[in-house]
Formats: sequence, structure tokens, C-alpha cells
Amino acid sequence: MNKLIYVLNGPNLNLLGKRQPEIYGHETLADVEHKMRARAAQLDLEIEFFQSNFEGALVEKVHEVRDKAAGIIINPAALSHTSVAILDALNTFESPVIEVHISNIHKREAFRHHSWVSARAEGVIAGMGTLGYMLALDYFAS
Ligand code: DHK
Repeated sequence: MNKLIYVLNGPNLNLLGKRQPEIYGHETLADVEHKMRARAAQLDLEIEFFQSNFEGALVEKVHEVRDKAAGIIINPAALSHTSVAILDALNTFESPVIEVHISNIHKREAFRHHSWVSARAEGVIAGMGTLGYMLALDYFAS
């Protein structure tokens, strides 16, 4: 059985831990990756991690993995609110997609309330901090 889950992160998440820690917390993306790898091993899942500040790179990553991933966990970050291209790319992928936002986007500025990716995602986790990524892994394990 295919147990390979891709974890995709969008713009500015490379600065996690340094960037507005009052909103996004103090953990770095490397910390998140480390915790996810440990949890994935417990759950008998494999993960691949990818971050880009470029919309096209994320679109191409979805194309690259669409035939090999058992699922995608994606935090499109700011591109959640703008990118029909990422939505279209995810619509070419036939296995489950879970969308994660570290912050509760519905409690923030109005322009963050809508996510294009949510129209494709099986589930959306927002406002649970980086725990959201772990909960998304639990979804795939179940
Ligand atoms: C991360 C971002 O970078 C923002 O642009 C989104 C999301 C929210 C998050 O909460 O993880 O609006």
C-alpha cells in the first residue's frame, strides 16, 4: 500500500519561527518537519517535505507527485487566498488533500477568510498552530 504523503508549504513559511511569532509561533519549519517525521514513523507513513515561495514551483510539485503520493498536506500560505492555479493543480490529483493553516484565518483580516484550495480539500485545519500538520497526518493514518 502506498503510504507516501507530501507536505507542501507556501510563501514565507521558510521564515516560520522568526516571522510574526505572535501569530505563527516559535517553531521553525525544520522543527515541524522533524516532528512530522517522528509522528509519520509511528503511524507507518512516509513523508516528503517541500517549501517554496513561488506559486509555479508549488504547481509543478503537485504535477510531479500526482501519480506517486497517497495524499497531500498543504499549507498554501498567502497563495490560499489568490491561487486558482494551485486549486487547478490539486484538481488533477486524485487522492486526499488536507489543507492546513497555522493561524485561524477566519479570525483574521477579511481577505484571509476565503481559500481557493478549500474547494478541493477533503479537510481544512486552521488555528491549531503547528499541531494542525500532525492532525493531518493522523487523518491519513486513519
Ligand atoms: C500562513 C500565511 O502565510 C498567511 O498568508 C495565511 C497561513 C495564513 C497560516 O495560518 O498558516 O493567510
